Amino acid sequence: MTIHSASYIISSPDHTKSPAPDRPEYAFIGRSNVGKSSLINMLAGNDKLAKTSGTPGKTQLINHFSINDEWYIVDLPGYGFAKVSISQRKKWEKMIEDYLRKRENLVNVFVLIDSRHSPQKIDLEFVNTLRKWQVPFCLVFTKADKENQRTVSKNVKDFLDKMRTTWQFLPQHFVTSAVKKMGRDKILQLIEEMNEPSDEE
Ligand SMILES: Nc1nc2c(ncn2[C@@H]2O[C@H](COP(=O)(O)OP(=O)(O)OP(=O)(O)O)[C@@H](O)[C@H]2O)c(=O)[nH]1
Ligand SMILES: [Mg+2]
Repeated sequence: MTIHSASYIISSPDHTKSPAPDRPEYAFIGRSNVGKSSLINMLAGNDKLAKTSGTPGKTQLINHFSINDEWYIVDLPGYGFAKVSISQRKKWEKMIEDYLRKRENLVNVFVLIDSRHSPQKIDLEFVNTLRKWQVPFCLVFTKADKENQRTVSKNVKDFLDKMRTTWQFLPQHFVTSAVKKMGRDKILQLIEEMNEPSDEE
């Protein structure tokens, strides 16, 4: 897919204040600092679209970006960010849960996992929660440029193996680097396919 245009639309404190659900929407979520905003910028081909930061907790609202005036990308706040009050965290969790369960035009969620680490409990718990809520998702392993390929492959395999112990089918997964633009074509291709389901189905 060619990206002709990418623009910021709005940041909303809850899904009811998000733009009208009149086109396919794809949300990006994962631990704080995993690289959500960087991946979105890489996909959109615009480094200034979503705000990135070395400080975890940068993204705090539901951020909508319009791509090609045809579909939405949504940048969500990270989970597992320790340095906020419990009440603030509860508020975010509720906002994310409501968004994921109620947003009617949400086609697919991309769950980002840091490829530098062995499987983390918080990520495994999150994908199990998505299953419970019946929210469709793919896995995106990020920052693949930061470690050698063997370590990345092992971490990806270990994560999938962990899932395999309780899941019958594994979700599709991608290995990416925002710095090297790795994984871009494959993710955009999947989105293109999901935007236009074939007539035969
Ligand atoms: N080397 C490398 N660094 C990356 C990559 N993706 C993100 N980063 C860096 O990781 C840090 C966090 O990136 P963000 O994109 O802001 O992460 P986020 O998940 O949006 O963070 P929050 O909004 O705070 O939850 C930044 O310093 C990025 O430059 C990548 O693929 N490779
Ligand atoms: Mg962010």
